[in-house]
Amino acid sequence: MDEKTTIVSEKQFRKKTIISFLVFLAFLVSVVAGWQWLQRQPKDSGTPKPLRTVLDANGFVFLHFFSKEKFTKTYPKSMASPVVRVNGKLGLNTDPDTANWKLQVIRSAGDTLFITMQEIKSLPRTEVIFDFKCIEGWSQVSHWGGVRFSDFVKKYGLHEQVKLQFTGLATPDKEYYVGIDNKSMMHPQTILCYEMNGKPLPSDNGYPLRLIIPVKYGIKHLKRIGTISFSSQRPPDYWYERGYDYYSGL
Ligand SMILES: Nc1nc2c(c(=O)[nH]1)N[C@H]1C(S)=C(S)[C@@H](COP(=O)(O)O)O[C@H]1N2
Ligand SMILES: [Mo]
Repeated sequence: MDEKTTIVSEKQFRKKTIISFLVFLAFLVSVVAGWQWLQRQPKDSGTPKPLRTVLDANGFVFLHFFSKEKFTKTYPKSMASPVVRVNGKLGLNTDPDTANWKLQVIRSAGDTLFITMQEIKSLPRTEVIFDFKCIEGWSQVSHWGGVRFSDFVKKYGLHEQVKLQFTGLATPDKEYYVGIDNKSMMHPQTILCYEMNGKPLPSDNGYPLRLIIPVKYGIKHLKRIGTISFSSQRPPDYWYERGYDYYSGL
């Protein structure tokens, strides 16, 4: 018999077994009670308030440490998927009136800029190939082209507007809408996108113009932008209202 072996009497053994079982039972009871308590809490934007508090606190910390020098990993063109998944068709039901389509940029109440695709395409063009991630659990390397939002801001003199903390984007029919912190909007990889795989965006991927914002999950990449507005308060956000994280950063 080696020296480390200890002999336990049957009585001790039974006692230990009972104690372990009681500890396990107490753990189970506390998990169930905790879960039930959570369900009884008032809701805040689709999720129990304590969970919302944790989500918001996480978002606050991540925003504080956000750096526009920190780039999302990019890939060579050859790795971009030729077939891009279509996910989420809210706000895409009506075909946009292509000939008369104009992006609306609400500088302030009653002061809206109307910008054509031709004007947008005349701005410096850039590309990003990155791993597009959806909160549903899938991801896909994809290739997008357009103009940096920060270049767009420069061109249209929206510096004062982006000093407010948030940008709100909505589809022309207002069915889908997102709110995004301006640190993320002004990140160099954030683009107003009009091309996918070097060709104009297909309708279901957001023709004629969508947001591509690699520092965020897919839910924030609004397809078919109708209006852009600015605010010091969180603009309404479709999935936030249904319980998801407002920040949704990566
Ligand atoms: N207008 C609009 N934009 C949207 C959505 C939507 O339902 N409607 N879904 C979002 C979600 S959840 C994801 S994952 C991406 C998917 O982009 P894709 O269809 O180009 O792959 O679009 C986002 N933008
Ligand atoms: Mo998504």
